[in-house]
Amino acid sequence: MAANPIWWRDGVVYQIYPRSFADSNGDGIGDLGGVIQHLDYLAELGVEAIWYSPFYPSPDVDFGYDVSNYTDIDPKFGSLADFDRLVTESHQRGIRVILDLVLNHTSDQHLWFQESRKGKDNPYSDWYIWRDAKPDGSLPNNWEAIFGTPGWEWDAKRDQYYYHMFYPQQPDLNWRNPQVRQACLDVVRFWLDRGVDGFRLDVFSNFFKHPDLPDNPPAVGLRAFDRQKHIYDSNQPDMIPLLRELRELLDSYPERYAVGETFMPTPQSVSAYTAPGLIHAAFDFEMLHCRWDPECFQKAILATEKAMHPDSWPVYTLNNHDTSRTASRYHCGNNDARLKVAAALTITLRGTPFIYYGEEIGMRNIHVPRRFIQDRIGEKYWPIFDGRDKNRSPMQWNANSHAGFTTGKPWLPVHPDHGTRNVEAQRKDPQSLFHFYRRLIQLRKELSALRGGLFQPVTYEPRKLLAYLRQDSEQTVLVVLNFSHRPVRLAMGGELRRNGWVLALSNKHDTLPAIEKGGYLSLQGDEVMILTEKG
Ligand code: ISL
Ligand code: CA
Repeated sequence: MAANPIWWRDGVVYQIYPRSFADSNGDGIGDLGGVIQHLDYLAELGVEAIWYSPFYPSPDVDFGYDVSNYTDIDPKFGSLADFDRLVTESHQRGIRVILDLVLNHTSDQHLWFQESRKGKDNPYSDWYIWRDAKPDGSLPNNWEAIFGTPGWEWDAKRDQYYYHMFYPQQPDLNWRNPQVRQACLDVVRFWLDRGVDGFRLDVFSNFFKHPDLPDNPPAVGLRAFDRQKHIYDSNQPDMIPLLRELRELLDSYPERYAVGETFMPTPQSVSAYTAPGLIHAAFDFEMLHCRWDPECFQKAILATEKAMHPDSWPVYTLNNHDTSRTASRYHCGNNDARLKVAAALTITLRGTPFIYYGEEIGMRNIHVPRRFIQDRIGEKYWPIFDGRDKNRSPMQWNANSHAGFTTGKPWLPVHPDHGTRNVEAQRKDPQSLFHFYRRLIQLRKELSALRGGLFQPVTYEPRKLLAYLRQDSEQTVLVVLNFSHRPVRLAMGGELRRNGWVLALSNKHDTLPAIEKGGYLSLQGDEVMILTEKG
């Protein structure tokens, strides 16, 4: 018997960056109305859930990750009524809704901070991390912010410093204050009551800082931020009881889910945060740092498999709104062959696949000249790092001007390849990346072993081949991925010498090629082969 279905374990999660998905009113910025117009497309792709990057009111210093009100929708994206419609229409199509909760910090425009900075006797006074300057006038400690400034910002009104891990306009909340804890859990409850199915927790492992705020010890690194070990400004033990409390809250509603964005994760920290009774999952991003080499992916997968508690469930992704598009990272030019291998890898592992919008049609990074950079860290670190605009470009729906994303002027340029690379064109082409994604997602729905089964490595050959089994009590699935453009062979010995295999999916063959003399299975360049045991 296959285990009971669990949506967040079995299905594929699709990440939407709302500014860039679809604009319904011509102001050049994507919105909830635009998403609703395309829900049928997402149902066709077969995704189980959508994670939305933030669409709460925000002054957009960090494009939505600086929230000025946790319980409303920014007018540029729509209204709470649009949101309710989005939830209803999603649920009608069997699609769950995952919201991004940014609770490590607020915007400096949030009412809580506006009040807090008024003075030490304000009711919100202790909602943020305020400290006096040292007697010599220097900063309270040596903590650095990751976005290129010291972690402390002087506030003349309050005559004190406040701490921020990101931009100065993103002051960190003081999670040690029980009122903050209560207020944030109330935010969670607000959205649960509105029908939200799950949450992605932005940099949750930073919520607590060491109560004494000691200096971080030095480390070797490029940026000031990297030149210290972040042992006092993140990963404090206080997070564990909070996650337990959050989990209890989630479990008081049916089938709710939380996936954490672990800041500077290791498989070990991810495993600690996802132990039974804590959150369901957390990103470890191991695969994001892999070069195009099976050896690297195999290591990343095994590190995750080894660290995770047996009852915990990994998540796997190759992208998000902070990182390069897969095609650009792996230098695919205009060729999508490799992207099919990448897709098969993410969708057939023992974990929930997260797919960033546009990956299913192979969107590439855009080039943003320096003077047009919108992402402030891109300005700050240019030319070492040109920011994250490149992987946030408008979704390419069709070959029309602005790729069918907007009738106005898009907030970021659309990729010049949208004339040929777009949803409309790929829908018409049965060999397209889009249809390959769709077939993979469908296969995951059909084969129980691909959803809940164990992961068992078979073999890998550096730069060439990765093969693994997925197994449950009902079936065995063999996944073979050719990472090279040249043919490769897999020795079908030992474990693999079974009754026989049936081809479930390939991008190069319609039927299973004969196993050659000596027991070799041959794959063409860039081939994905997914085989099931003959029943
Ligand atoms: O994007 C990064 C640097 O280019 C990462 O270091 C990123 O800051 C880190 O992964 C935390 O990310 C999350 O919180 C940030 C926000 O800017 C990111 O978009 C979000 O994913 C602050 O809220
Ligand atoms: Ca709009």
